[in-house]
Amino acid sequence: MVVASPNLSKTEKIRDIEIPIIDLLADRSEVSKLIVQACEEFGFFKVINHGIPHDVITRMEQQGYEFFAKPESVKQQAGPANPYGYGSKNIGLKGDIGEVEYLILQTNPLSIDHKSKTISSTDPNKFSSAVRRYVEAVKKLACEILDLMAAGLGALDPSVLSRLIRDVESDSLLRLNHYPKADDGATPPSSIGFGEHTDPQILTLLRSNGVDGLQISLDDGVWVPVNPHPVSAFCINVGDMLQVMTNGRFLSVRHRAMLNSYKSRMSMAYFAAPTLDARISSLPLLLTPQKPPLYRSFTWAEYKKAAYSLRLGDSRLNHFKAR
Ligand code: GA4
Repeated sequence: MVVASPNLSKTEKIRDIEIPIIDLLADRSEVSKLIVQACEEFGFFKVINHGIPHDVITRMEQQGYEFFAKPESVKQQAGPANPYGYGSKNIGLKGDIGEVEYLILQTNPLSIDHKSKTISSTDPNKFSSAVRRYVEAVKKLACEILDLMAAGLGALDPSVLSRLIRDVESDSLLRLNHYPKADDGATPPSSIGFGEHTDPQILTLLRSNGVDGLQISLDDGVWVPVNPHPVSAFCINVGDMLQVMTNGRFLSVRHRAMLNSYKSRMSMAYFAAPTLDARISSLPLLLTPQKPPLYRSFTWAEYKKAAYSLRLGDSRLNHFKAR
C-alpha cells in the first residue's frame, strides 16, 4: 500500500512493508539463506532470539536515559562530538543539523573507561560497566550474524567477515540517540530527527525503545517505516563496507529517523567496523569475469576520512568506484 502523506513533501511517499524478522534459533542453513535474501532485497532485517540478555539491554538503556536527562551544561562537558562524545543538533563535521542529541563512544575498553569519567562524574564505573557489557554482547551478535552471512554466501572460511571486527583495535562505535517529541502535532510527523544517509561501517545493530521513527528508502524513492516491533528484536543493517565486500550484492540502504508526536525516542546503534589499517575489497568468491570488482580497494582509514569530509547525505561509495 502506498500512502501519500499530506505532511511530507509532495514527492514523498511512504509504504507499508514489513522487513523480514529472522529467528536466530531456527535451522542454521535456513537462517543463513534468509539473512542473505534480506540483505540483497532490503539491506535491513530484524533478529529475534538473539541471545542478548534483557538486563544487559535495560542497564544500557537506563544509563542512556539518565545521561540525556541531565542539564545541558553537564552533558556539554562530554562534548563536543568531533567526532566522539556528546553532540546536540550538529551532525558530523560539515554543517549537517538534526533534531537529535547523541553520544558517540569508541568501543575499546580503555576508551570506554576514560570517557565514562566525563559522562558520569558521580558513578563512572556504573556507566562504563553497562557500556562494556552491552558492547561485548552486541559485538558477539554481530560476529554471529557475519558468520551466518559468510556461510550463506558460500564462503569456505565462515569467519572471513567477522574477523574484520573481532580485533580489540577495531574502530567500532556505540551511538546513543535521543530524539525529542515533535511539536508539529502532525500524524505522521514531518520533522526529520536524523537526515537520510547510509552507514559507512560493516554492520549496524540497532535497538530502540519501542518508539517508531526509523525509515528506509527503497529504490523508487519510497520511504518504508521500520516499526520497532517485536520489542525484543534488534534491527540489523548492511553498511557501505559490506556492500563493497559483497561486490554490490548486499545493499547499504539509505535510512533516516523521523520524530513522532507521541513520545521521545531513544535508540542505541552499534556500528561494527574494521581496524583503521584494514584493507577493504570484494571477497574473491564473488568476483567472476562477468562480475568484476565494482569498487577499488582501500583502507577503512581512507574511507572514514572521505566520509567525514562529505555531507551526511552524500553518496560516499561513488568516490570509490573501480574505473
Ligand atoms: C552515520 C553513521 C554513524 O551514526 C556515524 C555518523 C557520523 C557522525 O554522526 O559523526 C557521520 C555519518 C555517520 C556519515 C558521514 C559523516 C560521519 C556524520 C557525517 C556527516 C557515527 C558514522 O560513523 O557515520
